[in-house]
Amino acid sequence: MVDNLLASLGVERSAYTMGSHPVHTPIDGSRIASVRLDTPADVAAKIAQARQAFDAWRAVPAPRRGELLRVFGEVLRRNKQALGELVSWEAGKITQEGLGEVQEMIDICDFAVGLSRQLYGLTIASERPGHHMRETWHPLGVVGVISAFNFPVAVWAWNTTLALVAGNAVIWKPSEKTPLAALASQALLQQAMREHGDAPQWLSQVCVGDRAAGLALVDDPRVALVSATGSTRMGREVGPRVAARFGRSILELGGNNAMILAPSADLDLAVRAILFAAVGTAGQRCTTLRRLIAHESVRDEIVARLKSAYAKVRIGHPLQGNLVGPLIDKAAYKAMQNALSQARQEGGKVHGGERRLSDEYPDAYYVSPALVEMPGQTDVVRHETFAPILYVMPYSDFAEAIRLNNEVPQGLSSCVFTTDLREAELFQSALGSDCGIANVNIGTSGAEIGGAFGGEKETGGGRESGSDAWKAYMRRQTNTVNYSRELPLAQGISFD
Ligand code: UN1
Repeated sequence: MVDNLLASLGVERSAYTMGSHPVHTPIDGSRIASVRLDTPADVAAKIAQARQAFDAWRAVPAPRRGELLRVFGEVLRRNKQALGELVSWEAGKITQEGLGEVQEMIDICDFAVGLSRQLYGLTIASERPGHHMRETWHPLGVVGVISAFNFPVAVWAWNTTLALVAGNAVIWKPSEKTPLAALASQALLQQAMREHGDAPQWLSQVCVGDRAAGLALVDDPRVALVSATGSTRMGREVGPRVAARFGRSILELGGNNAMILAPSADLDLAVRAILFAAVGTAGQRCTTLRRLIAHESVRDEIVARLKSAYAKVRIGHPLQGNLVGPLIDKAAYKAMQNALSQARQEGGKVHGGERRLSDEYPDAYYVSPALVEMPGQTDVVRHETFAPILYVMPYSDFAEAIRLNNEVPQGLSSCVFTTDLREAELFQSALGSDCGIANVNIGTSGAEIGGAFGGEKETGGGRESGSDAWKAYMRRQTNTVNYSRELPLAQGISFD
């Protein structure tokens, strides 16, 4: 099955049969491939090749670079079904979410094509006669992309499409849990490169490797920018190491996303939004809804409605029409059970959360999503557990709800469900949510590519994807030109 998909996506057979590193599907735990791991020396060699590709690519006009992403978008459209299915096999996402992830890649390709004609700089009024000033944007060099298992292809595409339009070369280190989707995406991009004709060899490369290979990318001064998505623990290591060599980084780390449910909220809408945000992708999005801060007047009703909605959620094989697939692995299951027992110790009342389908799939980890009524924002609630656990906490006044929203170390996504204009505006004001994303009457997950994506505090502060996130992949140059016959100095200085 997976072999057929990989072959149809253009991945060479030896790339997934010859290596020493086993790849397992979370669907039933079976081994689906073996891939080769790159050593730090392999990574260094790839960086040298990427540097050569950069030298050629930066000379190609940006709109022509954009053409590569137009072609890539077409290739992705033709292969959407197969790549989406591969994502399901490797990451355990349900059919709709696997396809949705590829759609996100297609959308960012379209965005990148438009952007290729809009890498605008400013013109600035000079204080000196006969002078003009302007700002130009130049490519950075080699960009390293480190991605996580849960968005095994889209996050790479956000980074790579912008990096390529900006004139950079890219090296991608995917999660060791999802190397196949990376090899397939790379094969599709190579197909687009051949069709395009002007893309140098080595413009985009994949390094499948362990921590040492990742650090080889992080520590190499030839890698101008490292864009890393993953845990806060990973970011704590990557950020300082890149900074120590004065490299740049974009960090997109843990989230602990909340919804404030106000008394005036449309509860029908809220139940649907909570369900998608809390149990979708089996709770394994960085934008997953993890905290529900419900006004005391609606708390009991929402808990009752969620309990009955949770009971109806179909859990099982992600490619067979279910809504919730498996957790990525046993470690994820254990972390979930540990969090639930800690929640009980801290006064929580747990509904659901137990293992499912273990007879059918003894080596896979399916769970019922858990709903946990908490007396307040205890330790476990302040911690991100990458599993479908939704903590529900009461509030009595709106200022308290905002305080609870902000009183966690992470700052990725947040939302309020209210029909009160004043609450909605306050939530999105400087006095409101401290997160990178703050929505009204929309859940915390499923952000569109057109906006800048990322968050504050332990989420790392980076922004990827839409808006002007492209600027992080370029260097800014200030240019002053003297077209007069004098040499006036700035600040009125005379130096005769
Ligand atoms: C992630 O989980 O790392 O907003 C990214 C969302 C998706 C991206 C999530 N567009 O849920």
